Amino acid sequence: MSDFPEPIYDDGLALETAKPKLKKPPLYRVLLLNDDYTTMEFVIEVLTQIFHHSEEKATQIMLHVHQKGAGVCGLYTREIAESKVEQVIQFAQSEKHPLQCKMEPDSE
Ligand code: TYC
Repeated sequence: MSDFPEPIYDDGLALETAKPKLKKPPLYRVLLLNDDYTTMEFVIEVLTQIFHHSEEKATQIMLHVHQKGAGVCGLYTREIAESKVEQVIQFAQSEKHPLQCKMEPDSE
């Protein structure tokens, strides 16, 4: 280590503070679609087990889907949204419910 401070060579360039390089990933909405056959109880089960909503919130979302035709279960990055859609469809098929689930970009 030197006993003298480093000399400062000013070449006239202004230095900018580095900007954070990480961009936020695009988000996707996962939606449930209404139908006439899936039971309300099953939809609430999907919303609590797969989307981790409380019973109260799950009931609210289910009723919204039932009345309006579709509703958002959550916002996720692409891979997580794809996995949620797959889990819902698998679970519904295994219980013989025609429940449909899809995803769409959040910006639309
Ligand atoms: N409409 C269904 C019924 O009356 C309930 C239901 C709600 C089904 C939401 C699907 O995504 C759904 N049994």
